[in-house]
Amino acid sequence: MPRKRVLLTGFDPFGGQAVNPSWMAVAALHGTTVAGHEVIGAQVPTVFGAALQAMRDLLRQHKPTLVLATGQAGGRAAISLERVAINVNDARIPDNSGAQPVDTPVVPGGPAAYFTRLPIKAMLTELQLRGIHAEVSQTAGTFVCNHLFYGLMHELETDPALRDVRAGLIHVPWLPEQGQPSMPLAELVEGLKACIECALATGHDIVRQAGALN
Ligand code: PCA
Repeated sequence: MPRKRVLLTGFDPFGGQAVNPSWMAVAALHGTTVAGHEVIGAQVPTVFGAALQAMRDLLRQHKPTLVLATGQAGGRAAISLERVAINVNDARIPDNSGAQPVDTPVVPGGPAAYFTRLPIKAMLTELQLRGIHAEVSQTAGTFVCNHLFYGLMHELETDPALRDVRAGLIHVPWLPEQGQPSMPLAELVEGLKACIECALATGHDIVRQAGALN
């Protein structure tokens, strides 16, 4: 039996920052085993299009049962469990290739939005029990993180081989050396590990239940 895998992605630094805490936390978990699953950590570029192509390749290469895409959200004080991905690219700053799409679709003709497949309310409770600042977020923005999130969910919806894969996006705060508000790297790593454990242990995806959205 091949080992079951969890795919974790983080982004490279962007917007003039020297580091990206999402990648640092993912790198710390790469190669570890969590709840019997091998954790594959991969860096994706903060580039429209290329980030999504990297994700498509990673999905086919590793065949994960769970995917947590992570990204930095400067200005947020908590681990943000993103509820929804929208079909819009609207960049406030250029990406790492210099591209700055404004009001373009991630997937032309795709639905307006996809909900996460992660059990975000269960994950929120788990993080709070451990004393880690966490929140459910209603917007992943319109930059490369939302782009990757929407494209990932679209891939899962449209490829029958990926029908049962659980996936979503989590935003993380800056590290203390980047500014405030921030979260220490050790707390980020513990938080992402707790998210993996919770997603693997929670059978019921509460977000997809009509009437159970709050
Ligand atoms: N955060 C950006 C893109 C890369 C990252 O780490 C975002 O929130 O869109």
